[in-house]
Amino acid sequence: VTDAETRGIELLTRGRSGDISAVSQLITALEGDSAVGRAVRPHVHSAAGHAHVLGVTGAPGSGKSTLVNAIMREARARRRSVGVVAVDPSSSLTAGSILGDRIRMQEHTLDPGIFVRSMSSRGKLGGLARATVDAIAVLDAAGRDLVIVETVGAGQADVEIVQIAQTTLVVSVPGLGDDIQAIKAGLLETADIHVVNKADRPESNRTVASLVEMLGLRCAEPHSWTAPVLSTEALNGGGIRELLDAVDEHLAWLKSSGEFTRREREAALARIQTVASDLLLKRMRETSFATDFSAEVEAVIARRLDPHAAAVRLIDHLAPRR
Ligand SMILES: Nc1nc2c(ncn2[C@@H]2O[C@H](COP(=O)(O)OP(=O)(O)OP(=O)(O)O)[C@@H](O)[C@H]2O)c(=O)[nH]1
Ligand SMILES: [Mg+2]
Repeated sequence: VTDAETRGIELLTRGRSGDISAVSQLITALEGDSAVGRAVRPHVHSAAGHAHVLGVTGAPGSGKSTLVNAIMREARARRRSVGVVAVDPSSSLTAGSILGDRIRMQEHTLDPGIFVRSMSSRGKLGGLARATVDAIAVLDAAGRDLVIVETVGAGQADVEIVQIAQTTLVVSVPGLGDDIQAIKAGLLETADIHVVNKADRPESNRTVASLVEMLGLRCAEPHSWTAPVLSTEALNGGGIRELLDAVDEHLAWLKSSGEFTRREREAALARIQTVASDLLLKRMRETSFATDFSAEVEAVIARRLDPHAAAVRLIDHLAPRR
């Protein structure tokens, strides 16, 4: 056992007993792929697997953070510990609105049953999903009952988060027929629960009705889950109790239907593939083309070898076939 591993295990033990600073340090260690992070990874994995991971996604400004805040409050009232990973929108939003998120969520920080981590997608292209998955795993391993992940409903990260979350909420707002279309159709279909937030606004009922109609067009298979369409007023907590009830019902359905195990298997496979392609990419970047591949480069220039064949050689070099 190395020093790094000892340190990692110590952080994990402290995190599991509710030490928020230890949880934070663990996430940083994994995010930075430090010696401690690498050594503790298998321990985090074996301690995790008990949390209910809830994804919250939807159009920018639909009230996701406010909703997460309200869900946190309700979950705490039900004596559940909560961890939140808020993935900051990558563009089109001012630093002010991101700061707003942090301040709103920080309302709970005096409560050790709450842990909020903001992730910035800035400058982490491609690595965002990995960092997010690591943070979720740490919160799960630290014994959080509910782990909530907020992402903006656009882009690759969301698609990956949907795979990781056991229950996905897709948030929309009233009067936005166009907005519903703006949310990627694929994302709309992955919703386990639809939330029409800002129900205090006019046209809320119409939006709920049109969503129900739209979803009804797909034929529901027997024994399958029919995603409910719920309306909430996140600002004042309206509809949040019913929402958390639906979240619980969805988990119960996942477990009773066998879907839980099926998704777990699918997620494990996707995770292995993602990490493998990250590792391959990393090895490729570390390859010194000038020295290791000068012959191939020259051959391509001299048109004795085509780039495709050279690429196959590169891949065989990075990950030799057995
Ligand atoms: N009227 C009304 N406004 C709300 C409600 N919930 C949230 N808001 C407001 O909507 C705005 C956006 O809320 P956020 O929670 O920051 O939305 P978001 O989806 O997290 O936004 P991004 O993370 O920037 O994409 C804020 O001004 C909230 O106060 C609601 O139920 N009713
Ligand atoms: Mg937000």
